[in-house]
Amino acid sequence: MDAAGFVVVANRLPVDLVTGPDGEQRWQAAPGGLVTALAPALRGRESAAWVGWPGVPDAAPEPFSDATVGEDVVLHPVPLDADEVAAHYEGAANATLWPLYHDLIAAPVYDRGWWEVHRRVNERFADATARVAAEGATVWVQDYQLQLVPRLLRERRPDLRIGFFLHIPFPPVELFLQLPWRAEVVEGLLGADLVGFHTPGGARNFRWLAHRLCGADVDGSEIGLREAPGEIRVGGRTTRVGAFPISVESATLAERGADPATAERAAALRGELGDPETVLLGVDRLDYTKGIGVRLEAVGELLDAGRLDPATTVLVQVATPSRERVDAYRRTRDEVERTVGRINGDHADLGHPVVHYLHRSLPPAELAPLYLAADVMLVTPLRDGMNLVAKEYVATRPDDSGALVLSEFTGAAEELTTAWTINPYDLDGVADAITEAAAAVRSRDEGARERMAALRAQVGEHDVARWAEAFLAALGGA
Ligand code: ADQ
Repeated sequence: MDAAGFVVVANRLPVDLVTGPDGEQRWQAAPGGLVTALAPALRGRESAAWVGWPGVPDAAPEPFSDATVGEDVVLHPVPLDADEVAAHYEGAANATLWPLYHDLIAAPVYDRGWWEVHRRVNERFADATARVAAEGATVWVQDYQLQLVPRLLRERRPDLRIGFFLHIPFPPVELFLQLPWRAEVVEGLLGADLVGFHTPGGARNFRWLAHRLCGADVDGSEIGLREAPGEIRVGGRTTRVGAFPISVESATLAERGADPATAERAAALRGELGDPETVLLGVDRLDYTKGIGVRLEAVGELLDAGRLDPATTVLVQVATPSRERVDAYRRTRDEVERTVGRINGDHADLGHPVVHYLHRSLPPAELAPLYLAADVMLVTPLRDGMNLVAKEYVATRPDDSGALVLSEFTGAAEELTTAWTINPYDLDGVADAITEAAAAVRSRDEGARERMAALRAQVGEHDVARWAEAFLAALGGA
């Protein structure tokens, strides 16, 4: 097999190994937006590879290819055994780093045993990548599970051009300093030629920490949204740092939204929901960072106070099962389902629930009509790196109707400035925004249409291909 000139390194492969009811194993597209985000960067490459875990313990298949990212991309599985999945993935990644990087919404667990395994797994990824990459190749490492890889890889292969992108927020420095392995993480990232974050704030936090923890020389200029990356110099090397807000496949979503079949299905959906005056919608991975409880509480209070009419209002909440073996996720699911039950118990009529709750993932073709059917999209995370759902809603809508209620603690809020912005910790503010947005859509308010038009222009212009291009161009110039 030829060495690859362009290598993506991610915790997961773009496909998961799944076992069917017949016991037969097959590859299935992995959940999440990473494939969509990276597909444009992989397309048309002469020799590309993707290094990642196949999603199940103990699987060690040979390199292969799959239509999900194109047959030209060689997929290199990195095997993890069940203990490593528990300590590295469920532990260090999702019970230590994830809550630490999301403002301690859940308490991070600092477990030395997990971290040792986490380090070993990062080394395995670096080894696998070092074997696959051609001389002078470009390597793009993804996300918080693999922050140690850039440095480990540089030690093994100083000839490579290494980029790193963090898909989740990079936390305020006061919080980051809790991490017992804080210097190791910052040094790990500094092994890259370019480190990208969604927002300038994340980049700023990182530069401050590089100075404080590694004695790096950082240039003093502030970095604005999409401005030229700043530089960090330490140990005779330079790492560039910048903000690269990710996005969605705007044109594809717009096409789907404009398809008459989508509109027909959306109308049918509204019918099935009982032809309510107002449809509110939430679509998320079931994660405590997403603030699903916030919007349920707000809608519950509005119904209690008679400010929303249960006869004419419906909330659809679709929640993808996620990380169900991690304690905090089980508790979040219990809380969400209790609140849904309480609201329907108090306000629903027989055969007419106020909250329609689906605990499952929907294919894109079913999400599009839901986005069209929704008068008001509720995106209320307590903290979120970007939030692609907000952008998908905006990109899919075929006209300037509809409204987006958006938490100011998402990366998306920095770009989608004409949304109904809310502080998810201020329940009164969330409730007010929901009623105002719903009323504005009902009355076809001109101001609301202008707000949506501005959102659509923003997302239409800044799509995901542009994100990948901007990052790779900056990496090429590094
Ligand atoms: P996530 O936390 O997974 O991503 P998000 O950005 O909203 O969050 O992306 C979720 C994706 O999954 C979207 O494409 C959405 O359509 C899809 N999805 C969610 N619920 C679904 C459902 N019930 N059925 C079908 N599809 C569903 C992480 C970070 C984010 C960052 C992205 C990309 O946490 O902040 O925006 O990476 O960098």
